[in-house]
Parts: sequence; C-alpha cells; structure tokens
Amino acid sequence: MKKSISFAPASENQVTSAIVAGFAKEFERYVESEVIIVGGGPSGLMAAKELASRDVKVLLIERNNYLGGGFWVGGFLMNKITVRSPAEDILDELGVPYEESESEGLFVADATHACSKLIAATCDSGAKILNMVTLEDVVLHDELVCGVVVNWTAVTTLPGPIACVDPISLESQLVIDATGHDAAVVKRLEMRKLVKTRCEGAMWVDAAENLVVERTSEFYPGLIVTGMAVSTVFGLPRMGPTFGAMLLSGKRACEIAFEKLKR
Ligand code: 48F
Repeated sequence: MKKSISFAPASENQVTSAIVAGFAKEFERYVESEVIIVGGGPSGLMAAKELASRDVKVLLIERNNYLGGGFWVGGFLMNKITVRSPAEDILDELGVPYEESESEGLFVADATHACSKLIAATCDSGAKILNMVTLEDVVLHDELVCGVVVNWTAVTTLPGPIACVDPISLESQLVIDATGHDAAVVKRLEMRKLVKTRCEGAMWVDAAENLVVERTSEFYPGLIVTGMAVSTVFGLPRMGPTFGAMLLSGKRACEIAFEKLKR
C-alpha cells in the first residue's frame, strides 16, 4: 500500500514572511562586504569561491537569473568546454569528469556538468550571491573604487519613461570586474576619462590564455580585473571556448584581493 505524504502546515502569509525575513536579514548584512564581484561567469565564480573559502566576506552580483555566463554552453552551442593543462587540476578539484582529446594536454568536459559543479562549489564556499541585479555605476571616493551602484535587472530593462527608480549603493574594500567582454565596471571609469581601455584582440588561443592570467591585476585603485574583462582592458587576443584561463584568472584575482585585504 502507498504511504501518503503530509507536509508541515504553513499558510500563504507564512511562506511570504519567510522569504521577506530571509532576504532582508542577509541583504542588510551585505550592504558592506570586503569584496564585491560583478559578474557570475567562470572567472567571477572562481574568484568568489576562492575568497569565501578563505573566510573573506564576498558578495557576487549577476544581472541574469542564471549564473555561469559563457561557461554553460561552451562553443557554438555544442555544450562542450575545453581546458588546457594545467587547468584540468581545477576540474579535478571541482569533481568534473573530462577526457583528454587527441591533442595532448587539451581536455574536454560537459559544459553543464562543469558549470553546475562550479556554481555549487561557490554556493558551498559561503559567498553571497545576488542574481537579477545589474551594476549601474561604481562608488568612487578620492580616486579609490569602494563599492558599486546597483539596480534590479527588471528595473534596468524597463522603458525609460517608467523606469525612474533610483539605484542603491553597496560598499566594499575591493571590487572585482568579472563582467567578461563588456568590462562593465572599468567602462564606468573610462566614461569619465579616468582610464583608457584597448579593443579586444582577434583570436589567438595559444597566446591569449597565458596573457589573461598574467595581466589579471588591480587596474585602478580598488578595482581588480579578471577573465575576459582583462582582454578587453589590455587589448589581448580572444580565446574562444577554452576556459582554463578564466578559472586560473579567477584564482589569481582572489590572491591579489587577499594580499591587499591583509595590508
Ligand atoms: O561572459 P562571462 O562568462 O565572463 P568570464 O568569466 O568568461 C568568459 C568566457 O565565458 C568566454 C570566453 C573565454 O573562455 O571568451 O566568453 O570572463 O560572464 C560574465 C558575467 O557577467 C555578467 C554577465 O551576465 C555574465 O554572467 N554581467 C555583465 N555585465 C554585468 C553583469 C552588469 N552590468 N551587472 C551584473 N552582471
């Protein structure tokens, strides 16, 4: 005989109340963080996971409802991603299965498997994630980036005449631009002629990956760039659907941020 299931009793208002209270309590805690990461693609997730694992208070904001950026689909919608040695070590750390391709040191994994493991590891690390939130601007005090100005993505996509909703600010000691090709945080500084970016270069996989990791750095006081934002900012070649440099650049961004916080 089938056993019937009986869920714990709850009214509609109790469900709503649980959501409001849970959100408000956490949101208030994160109006000030040690590090804010803008962009939840592979580089941003990696940086968030690594920082939170070192007990840094980290908030990641992502404009979409889903996390993972370009890591979900790989190349040409074929749902496979590649990494080149030594980045398979990160797939091992995350528990992502992969195979070596015919080219030695080039590994292929399932994009959905790799991406969901990275997202889960980031959540498990204790990083706070706010999705459906878009960066509108930076907080800038005496030539130091010390926070972000954000709004709900739903608000930013409303037609102009009905979108008069002021954004809010969230403060931090450091901000990491992990917004991919857009370099959206850096562009807020460029718009005011405080920095100058170069145009991303054409495809050259071999050179691109090493350069992105090498050039991951504090681009402006208080602002670190990681992932494809590094290519946009420094005019480095693009690399297509190979993700080792994104993961290692995220790790590098964490190390830079961690060193700065210690000082
Ligand atoms: O594009 P994305 O995956 O950046 P990434 O971490 O990795 C790049 C690779 O996916 C691939 C590549 C190399 O392998 O060429 O493209 O550098 O993730 C960037 C995330 O930032 C979010 C965006 O929705 C995406 O999830 N994002 C972009 N602009 C904003 C933003 C913004 N203004 N506010 C909040 N999130």
